[in-house]
Amino acid sequence: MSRSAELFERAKDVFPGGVNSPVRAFRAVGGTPFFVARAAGCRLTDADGRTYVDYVCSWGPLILGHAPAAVLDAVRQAAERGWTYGAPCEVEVELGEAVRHRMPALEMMRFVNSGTEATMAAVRLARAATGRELILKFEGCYHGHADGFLVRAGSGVATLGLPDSPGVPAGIAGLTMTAPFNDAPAVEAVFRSHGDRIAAVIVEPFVGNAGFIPPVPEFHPALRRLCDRHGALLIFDEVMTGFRVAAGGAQERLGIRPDLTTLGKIIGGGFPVGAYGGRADLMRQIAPEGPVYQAGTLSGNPVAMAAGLATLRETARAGFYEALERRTARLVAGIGDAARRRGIPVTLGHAGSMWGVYFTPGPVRTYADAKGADTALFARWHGAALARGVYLPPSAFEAAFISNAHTDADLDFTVTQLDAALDEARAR
Ligand code: KE4
Repeated sequence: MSRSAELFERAKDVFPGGVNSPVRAFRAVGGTPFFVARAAGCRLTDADGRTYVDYVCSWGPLILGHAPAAVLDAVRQAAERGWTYGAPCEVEVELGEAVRHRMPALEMMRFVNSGTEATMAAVRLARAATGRELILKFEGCYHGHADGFLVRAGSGVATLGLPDSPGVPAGIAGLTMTAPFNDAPAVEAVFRSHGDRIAAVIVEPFVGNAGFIPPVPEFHPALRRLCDRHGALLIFDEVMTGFRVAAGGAQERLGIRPDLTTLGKIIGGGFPVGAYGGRADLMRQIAPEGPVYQAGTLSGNPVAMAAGLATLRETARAGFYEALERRTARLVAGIGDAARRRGIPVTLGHAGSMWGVYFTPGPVRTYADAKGADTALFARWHGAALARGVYLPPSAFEAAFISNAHTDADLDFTVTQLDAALDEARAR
């Protein structure tokens, strides 16, 4: 039995499914998850000494790859000054100012410890600020595991949500409506039926939790227009896209100014950090300045702040995003060529260094389109790729990433291995 398999048996005795987050259990692709012993640059090394070129990048935070020197130095220096104060410190302010410099729509913000906390707080603020209760989200978009987000679409577009997990009260799920992503007419219909009760629309500007689904050009302008017309707030959930799809995130790439934005992942550089922020008139309603309560023991943690600040500074270098997008385009094109040479229907997409592959003719504009892809072929491809030293996200419904630690040689190696893995996947 491999060391990873041994560890997995022990882990299953102490954690549900043997993991601390469900997707890591490989249930969507089959097989046993490897246990990581160490990581550096673009590679992971498992407990049995096998190495993999990593395209999960810890689900988004690691835009600089694993253990980059600049972040490691910043973390070491911060830790030597003590690693949690429960009191304000300078590096919090420095990171807040750095975030705002890149995303001016965050006139004010609050640091928390995860994306889930950020979206929970942003929705609470939107409800307080508008005096309304309903939230509109989109099918296939994930905003963390707070009760109000674990809902599935009701029968019709304008119906209220149904619980999508045991333990979520119908009364809470019923305050969330869902509509298809990229479907502006459907959103218009929801606003026609409930417009004066909608506190906020929350959206992943580029969907990364259903694979990779980019917005059609008219979608986000329509959301902005409908929110303005009906007095609802627009929340861009940029936990994944923030500082990933552009230097200023999706809001810069799309030219949309949301009322509130949620962040996570990259702003912590791999340490637990989330944030929510936006219009100052809204954020000033947050305690202690205002009445809307939100708090956190480790919020603004000095080591995590130092990691996030070092990460943002590295990504601010000239040409960083352009080079990363060029390399992502090259990788995606190589995968597309491999599939098309075999006559395998494929739909590929990327924005910045976030990318995705669906085995379907496409186009993929909605979650329903994505669900039509050949997930069994993806699962076989994933296993064959892993055996060849390439680690893709263990689900067809997750976006993949590259980091600036992925060199052209790593990408060439990857395309060669993924090409061979397609033969094996198709044959089985
Ligand atoms: P966290 O609570 O996991 O830090 O963030 C929740 C969240 C909020 N919004 C968006 C757009 C997100 O992508 C996420 C978390 N992303 C998943 C990846 N699909 C985290 C991976 C996992 O759950 O293990």
